[in-house]
Amino acid sequence: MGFLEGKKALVVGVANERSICWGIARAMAEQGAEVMLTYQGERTRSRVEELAAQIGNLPPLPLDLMDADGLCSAMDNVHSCWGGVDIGVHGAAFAPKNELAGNYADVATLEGFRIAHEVSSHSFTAMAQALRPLMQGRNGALLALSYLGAVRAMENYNVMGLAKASLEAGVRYLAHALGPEGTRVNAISAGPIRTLAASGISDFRAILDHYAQHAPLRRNVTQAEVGNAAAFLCSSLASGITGEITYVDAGYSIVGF
Ligand code: 0WE
Repeated sequence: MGFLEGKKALVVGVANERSICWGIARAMAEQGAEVMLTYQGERTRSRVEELAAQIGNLPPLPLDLMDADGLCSAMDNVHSCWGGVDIGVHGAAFAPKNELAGNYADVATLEGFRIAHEVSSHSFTAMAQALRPLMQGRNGALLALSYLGAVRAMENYNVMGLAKASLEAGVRYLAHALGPEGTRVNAISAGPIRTLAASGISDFRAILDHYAQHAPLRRNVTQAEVGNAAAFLCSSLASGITGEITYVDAGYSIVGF
């Protein structure tokens, strides 16, 4: 019997089979959770439908985190289907591509700042607010995905680093705000993984190689490894952990010279 038996998990951020959130959805389903995926826009609908069918019989839910009304109607949908939610996973991030290359001081704009923070940070708070009534009395868990660029200056990551720093602060503030109702809030800071988002980054291969050369484990991490850590953090095995950023990066972040 899995350690998420009887839990209901809403996973936002699956675009295709390479998505980190797909690794999370699969790991949670493996541990016995009922998993509902969401898709953003008709372009990804059929792909996410196929993936959802691999881990159960729940059709995915249309959900655009940037649309406040859409968020409410999606939660109504989840409410009528499930009655409540135990786990919410957030893996949405976006910054304009032209701000993810070059010298930060040259390329940063207010518009890029606004978009990156709205999509990559505020949407996690919005999701927590929308799920809040559905998580009452269930010792729920929320999880976000971050990156080392939140706490280190990393080449080209630029405004996404600011947005991830804001996301990580949001994890702490939400953990503080929702802890009294029994809801835990954590994040995983994952090492680089080849995903749809990463395919838009030039020289991603060089980043992967650098990590594999310098991380203590001398390799990159997989979606399944992030998924297993996510399943743990959202389970009662982690009942004493909240407001924490857990690194799943083969140890890369602890290395100095
Ligand atoms: O958080 C991320 C990816 C975030 C991301 C990626 C894109 C690509 C296409 C956000 N917005 C966009 N917008 C696009 O138009 N990662 C941790 C992966 C990543 O992204 C980087 C990295 C790494 C690693 C960007 C620059 C440098 C390194």
